[in-house]
Amino acid sequence: MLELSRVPGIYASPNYLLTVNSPNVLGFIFPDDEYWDQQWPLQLHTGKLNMPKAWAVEIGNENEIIAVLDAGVRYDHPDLNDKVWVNPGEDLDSDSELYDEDDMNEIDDDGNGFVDDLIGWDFWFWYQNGGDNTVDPDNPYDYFEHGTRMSGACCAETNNDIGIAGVAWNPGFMIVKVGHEGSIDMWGAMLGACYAYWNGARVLNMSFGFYENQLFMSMLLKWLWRHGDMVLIAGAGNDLTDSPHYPAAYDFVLSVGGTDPDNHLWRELPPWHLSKGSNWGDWVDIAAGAGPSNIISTDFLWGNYIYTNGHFGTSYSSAFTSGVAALIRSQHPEWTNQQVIEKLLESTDPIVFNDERYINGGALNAWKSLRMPQ
Ligand SMILES: [Ca+2]
Ligand SMILES: [Ca+2]
Ligand SMILES: [Ca+2]
Ligand SMILES: [Ca+2]
Repeated sequence: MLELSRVPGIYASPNYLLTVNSPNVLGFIFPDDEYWDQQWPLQLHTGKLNMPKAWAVEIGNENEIIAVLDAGVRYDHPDLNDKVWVNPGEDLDSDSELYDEDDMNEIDDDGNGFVDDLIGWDFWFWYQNGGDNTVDPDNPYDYFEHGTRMSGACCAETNNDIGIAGVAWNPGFMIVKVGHEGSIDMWGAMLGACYAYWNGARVLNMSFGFYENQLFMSMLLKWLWRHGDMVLIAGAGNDLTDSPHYPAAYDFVLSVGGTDPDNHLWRELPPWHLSKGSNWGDWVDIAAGAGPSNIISTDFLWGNYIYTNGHFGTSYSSAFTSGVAALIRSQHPEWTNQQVIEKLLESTDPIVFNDERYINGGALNAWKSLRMPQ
């Protein structure tokens, strides 16, 4: 019933000057990652990201960094470890090694206020307990590996034979731990957003939210939007409601809803269809793949490095969109955050609304956002 990975073969080959040095067949780049065929939201199709055509135009700059505000990341996952942002000011021997004992000198070498923040920081209730820089999820057997999944969705290492492809082929991700076991620490998230800004990330992915308008969070994100040139992206939520979900619903945050493989708004299959599906309404700006077909991503279930394929939701839609935003920022480093958002909003395919739900925009098509002007 669901078309997952068929390449229609009806696309003309674009005449772009190719800016990448990668396997490229007539304007398409198909990565060699093992589970690529299962990554339905990224495939060539109306309403999907069309990454093989997008990558033929732009695979991005490795200095363009997506800050993943989430519940920590298994940074040593074999499909993530080469994409982790390493703080050059704390990497004293410049070897980019993650959690390098040689760099743990208990000195804030770059003077950014964080001691030995070699690969990010743990803000989970940092203001109460002093925190630390252990950015991995605390319990290795915790089944809730949300941050690891989101990091893979936007930034898994692409075209390395193993696992999955990340939308942001070259851009890396900054680990900003602000949650644990399915909960987000709002104050930690605010501090983490500042950390991302101070350390050079220009895309902020927030695959979380709440139904109460949080004044301080709103003011902080608005400052980062107006004065920090940050592209702010958040998931619209998974509760089939049009109640505004924050931070997505703030005007200065791109609110990303979810689509299904047939380009409708995502709704879960029975028995969950009455409670789980993409949030909707005027405050939802754009959408990308969310379910109900499973989305495969990096994971660390039961202490093993694996690739999970049993999850769904607008968290993924947000992470995919952040990946595309990083490619746009790579292609147009001079553009403001406003210009990047405008490009995303205009680069969509119409969604087929088949129930009462609707959103403001369409389904993101990465190729439309990266192709050269006609
Ligand atoms: Ca080092
Ligand atoms: Ca530091
Ligand atoms: Ca240090
Ligand atoms: Ca891979």
